[in-house]
Amino acid sequence: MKAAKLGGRALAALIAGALMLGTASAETLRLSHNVGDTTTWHKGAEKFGELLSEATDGEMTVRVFPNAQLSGGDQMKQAEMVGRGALDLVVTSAINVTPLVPEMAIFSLPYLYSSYDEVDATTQGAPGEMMAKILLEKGIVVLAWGENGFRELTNNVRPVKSPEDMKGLNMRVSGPMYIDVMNALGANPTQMQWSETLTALQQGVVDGQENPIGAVIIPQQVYEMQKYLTAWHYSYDPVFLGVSKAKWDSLDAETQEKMRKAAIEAMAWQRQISREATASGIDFLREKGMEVYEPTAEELQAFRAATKPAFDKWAGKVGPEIVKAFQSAIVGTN
Ligand code: X2X
Repeated sequence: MKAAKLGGRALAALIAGALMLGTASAETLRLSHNVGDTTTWHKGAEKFGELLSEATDGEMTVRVFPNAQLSGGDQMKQAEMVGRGALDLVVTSAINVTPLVPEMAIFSLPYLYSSYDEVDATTQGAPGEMMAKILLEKGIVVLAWGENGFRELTNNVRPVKSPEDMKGLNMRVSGPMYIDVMNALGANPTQMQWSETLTALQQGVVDGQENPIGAVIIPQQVYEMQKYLTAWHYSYDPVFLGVSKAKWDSLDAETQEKMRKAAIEAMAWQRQISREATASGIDFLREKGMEVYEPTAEELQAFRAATKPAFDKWAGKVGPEIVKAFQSAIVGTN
């Protein structure tokens, strides 16, 4: 009897010990992104965490930090931090990585794409892999491509229907390529962190900004601060889910496989919810009181022609080999 009791205790202790060991070996990875916690970026990141935790029986969990908190509010610094292993994971958009990898500007060249099919032929095909190889050289393993989306223009001054309407507008932009695009249009661009932009719009420090409808404009309630939207589809911006190479290399092949699978599924879902929110978004924004203008094919052509100098300048920085790879994947869809 006594022996059996002791045995029971010993067993309980063993189990408790095993549980503690289990807890000790469980790992929480930190994931940084640079928009708010209502966005599809955040939802995609959370989904990744859920799937990874499920796949590893709770051995690996993910804590998501929005608004570039982990990089002191600097959205462009995140990629560099992941590259040197100071951050485990990131969801960020291509344009934010251009200070580290100028070639990443390829995706956002003005009017490179005119449909989601064209986008998918690059992000989900060989051109995406080509870019992932370049990021790997900087210490970032791209696990999957998601979507910020086609960036649309908002402002508080007037409806914009032509390049002339852009003249003199004070525009907040996120990165250097967009400065050149706005200058080509005769606007006055200022580079600013996204985390500071909503206040700047509210206070009238800038007249306008540009961002995708489903992923950012609606969830971040930009419609509360802006009157006019022009759906000019001038620049596409993908996001990707990346892990630091240092972290990746420390994982066994089986865990790597689980992580990649979780990322691919989470980003496919993130693309889908971003596109759905964009599709229903124009009606929603009109209901919220925005005046939405959808340019005609000729009007889009005028914006394309006016932004061509910025296209050419940045195509030069990206390099002909990459531009060609993207353009032939795009032509292949038509
Ligand atoms: O800052 C922006 O405009 C945003 C949220 O789209 C990016 O991160 C590029």
